[in-house]
Amino acid sequence: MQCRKYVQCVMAGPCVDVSGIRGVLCDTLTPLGFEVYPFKIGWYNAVLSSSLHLPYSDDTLAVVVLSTPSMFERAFRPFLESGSCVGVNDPIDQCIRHCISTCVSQCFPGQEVNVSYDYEVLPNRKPKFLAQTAAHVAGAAYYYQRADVAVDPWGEKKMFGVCIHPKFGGWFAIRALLVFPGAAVGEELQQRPPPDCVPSQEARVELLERFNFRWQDWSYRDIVPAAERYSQEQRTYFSTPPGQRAALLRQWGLFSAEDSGAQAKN
Ligand code: B12
Repeated sequence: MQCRKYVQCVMAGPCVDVSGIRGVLCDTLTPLGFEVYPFKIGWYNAVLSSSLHLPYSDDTLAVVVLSTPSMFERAFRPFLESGSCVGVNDPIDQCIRHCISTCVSQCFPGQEVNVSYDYEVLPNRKPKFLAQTAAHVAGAAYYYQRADVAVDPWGEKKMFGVCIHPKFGGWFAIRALLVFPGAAVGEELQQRPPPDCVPSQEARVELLERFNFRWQDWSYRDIVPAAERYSQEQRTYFSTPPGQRAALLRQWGLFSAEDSGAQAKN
């Protein structure tokens, strides 16, 4: 992994340089199929009740990291081919943790960066961060919720919301949150709304119905035309139940018997 070190001081509030931080993260993570969007903690906390707030001051710099369709070929395959995937944990989660932690330790040596992943939970079982809210407030992907539909046809039914990316539609995932405690951001970073790529009421109803009732058929991901979609191999991988994915990777010659030894025992 190539990394241009971020040498400027990010800890002392007044000298934080958001575009510099964004630049080094992009240099490292874009070639691996990720996107990064900086935001202020205050934007996130402003839409949530206090029990869900992230415990930092409003001006603290945070960055949300998305995986795009090419992450599978650019990061995941090479990660498996290098034999770095071992043990019981989910291979995609291991790969993403590897990419992001390597990037952070190489680009920001000795600096405090708190990283949380989408699948991590707090002791009270709540997610460490609400990935969709973070993606929306950062301007990365509009979070369509039932409140975005004026005439709600679903009665008592619980309807989950879904983010849609202007370039990738639903063919992406929200993977991690980076917080730079002590890095206070000023006027340099202005909040921009995410592109509203599903503006009509009919399409929003259709989107939420596809996401909630038919998410396995992938059709919610195509609610807008996408510039890139998951490859056939990637779809096969994600359509396979998690417990059978190691066997699939072994079949593809990407995972050795020793790598998955611990997994076989669990
Ligand atoms: C728990 C979870 C589930 C649970 C419950 C779903 C849920 N949304 O609660 C289950 C197991 C059912 C599930 C299933 C799936 N999930 Co899921 N899931 C999560 C997870 C880990 C946490 C979600 C959560 O608990 N949210 C808590 C609730 C309370 O939050 P909320 O509904 O958004 O409510 C908040 C907002 O409304 C906010 N708010 C209030 N006002 C306003 C105003 C604005 C403007 C904003 C922005 C916010 C806001 O306040 C509320 C809280 O008080 C997230 C990852 C993460 N860390 O966030 C993935 C995530 C939501 N899942 C995801 C996906 C893709 C799926 C599946 C399709 C399976 C899959 N992985 O392929 C299915 C489909 C859902 C379905 N039809 O059943 C993706 C969604 C991507 C996207 N494009 O939006 C996520 C983000 C994971 C990821 N890595 O990308 N999931």
